[in-house]
Amino acid sequence: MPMAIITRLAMLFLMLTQLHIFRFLRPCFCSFSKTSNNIDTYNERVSSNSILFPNSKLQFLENSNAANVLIENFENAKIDDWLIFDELDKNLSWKGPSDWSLKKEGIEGVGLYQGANLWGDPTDTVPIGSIIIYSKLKWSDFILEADALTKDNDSMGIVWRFKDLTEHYRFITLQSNLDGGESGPWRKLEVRLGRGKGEKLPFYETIKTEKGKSYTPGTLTHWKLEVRGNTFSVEVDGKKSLFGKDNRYQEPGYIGFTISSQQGVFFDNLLVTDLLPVEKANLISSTRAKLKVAYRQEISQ
Ligand SMILES: [Ca+2]
Ligand SMILES: [Ca+2]
Repeated sequence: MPMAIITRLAMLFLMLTQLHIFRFLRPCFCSFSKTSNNIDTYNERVSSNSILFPNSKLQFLENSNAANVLIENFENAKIDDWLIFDELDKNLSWKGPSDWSLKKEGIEGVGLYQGANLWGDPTDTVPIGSIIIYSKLKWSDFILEADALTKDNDSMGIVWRFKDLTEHYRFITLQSNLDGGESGPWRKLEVRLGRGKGEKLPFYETIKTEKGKSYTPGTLTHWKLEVRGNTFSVEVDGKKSLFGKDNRYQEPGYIGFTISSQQGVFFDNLLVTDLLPVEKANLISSTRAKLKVAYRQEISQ
């Protein structure tokens, strides 16, 4: 074999080796704080190819599949990273403000807590109240897992592709009754109806309902929401619950939690895994890149 070819092959081999090394040295952010079983599983998955930054206040990982994973157990969280959207007073029967804070003695160490009983609408037909979103990143397609624990028996859930109060999706589950609407227990996938329609009854259009099931007050419940394109699926405590489709909002948006008349509720052990298919990554790469840069700058401060 001519020497030039051998040299080129050797260089190619060296480049591939370096690329492999670089892949395994790709920086990521996580901490050693107390974690749930789910988070331990993720830490095990990523620990072999991660550089650990134990002093970071949030956990943001890149795993071996090049997906991004946000882990938030709230032990070192800042409430200022979360933005609160209370429904307008005119749409509420029991007025706000909401009472979101970081609090101990909920699920596991510190959790995201809501302590007010605000609810609407005044006819008690559709449960609305308050939404809190994580303000540092937007997601399009993802798997979100979280634990919830409440003393109350009203409504709580997850929001995604959140732009504002009038444009987002939600998974919401109700244990008790509504005077004017469909009484619980139920779980629903819903879409907010946008500017104008989304500002008044019925506020949301229901995509799918699972009747007869919700959650048990005082007992931890685990949610898993998978969002892929226009399909949304929910598992509750490891069992399939809802599956629905909607094309209305396709842009990346914020994720968060929603409550109505849910006083004394904790959310904890939030885990969001990015599921962007490779072919779609370019469509929103600029948005994501900006957000990731902003996020990392904040991390490094
Ligand atoms: Ca916690
Ligand atoms: Ca209540």
